[in-house]
Amino acid sequence: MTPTITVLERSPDGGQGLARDMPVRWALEEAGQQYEVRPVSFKAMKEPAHLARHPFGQIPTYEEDGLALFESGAIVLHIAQHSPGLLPRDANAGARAVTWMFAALSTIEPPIVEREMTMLLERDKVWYTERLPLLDTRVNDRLGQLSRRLGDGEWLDGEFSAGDLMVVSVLRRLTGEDLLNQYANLNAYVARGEARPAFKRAFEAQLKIFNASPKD
Ligand code: GTB
Repeated sequence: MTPTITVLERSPDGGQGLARDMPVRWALEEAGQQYEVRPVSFKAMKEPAHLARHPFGQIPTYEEDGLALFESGAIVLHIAQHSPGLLPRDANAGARAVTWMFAALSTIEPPIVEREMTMLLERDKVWYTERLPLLDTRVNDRLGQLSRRLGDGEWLDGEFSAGDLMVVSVLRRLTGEDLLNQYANLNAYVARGEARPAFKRAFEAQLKIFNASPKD
């Protein structure tokens, strides 16, 4: 059965492919898997039909053959476990790829999101100018550690894997920012991810939905 995923009807990123359906689309494209897309508005996400799919009223979700999943990481892992090319066959290498997926979502992304949210929602607060450098430092520390680990490698641990897919997806949130630009190897790593044909197909598909959605 062809899986159906939910995506934002109109992502606030203006079509940059930064919403969390993007890693799911990318994984499906890497897997060569056909999929259907159900765009949902922010309002519809909080209505019972969608809450039945996602307890927190968010995207993405994934439905297939009586299986309903939410959380982008869990969905990408499910896709990776059921198709070749996203998890190495060797059990230990596969476990390391899953480790990078967790690292992307629970170690690399949190300081990036905290900084983003502060810049978006706390600019008018008295503590803003003092807080921002602290948040920059936290992101910078993490990027420095990641940059050292990647070194001059093409991917983080041998062949491209779902771990790279999630790490690249997270780093894309910093595209064009000095914080990322100072690490030439990380910038090149993101560019390698974005150059993959599967990424390009996923990106074009999300952009098509964005362009077709009603403007506010
Ligand atoms: N942990 C969940 C996952 O990984 O699946 C988080 C899902 C999530 O935050 N989804 C967002 C959502 O549904 C859409 S991606 N929000 C509605 C809500 O919580 O009420 C949001 C998004 C848009 C744009 C950027 N960006 O520009 O960087 C990043 C994330």
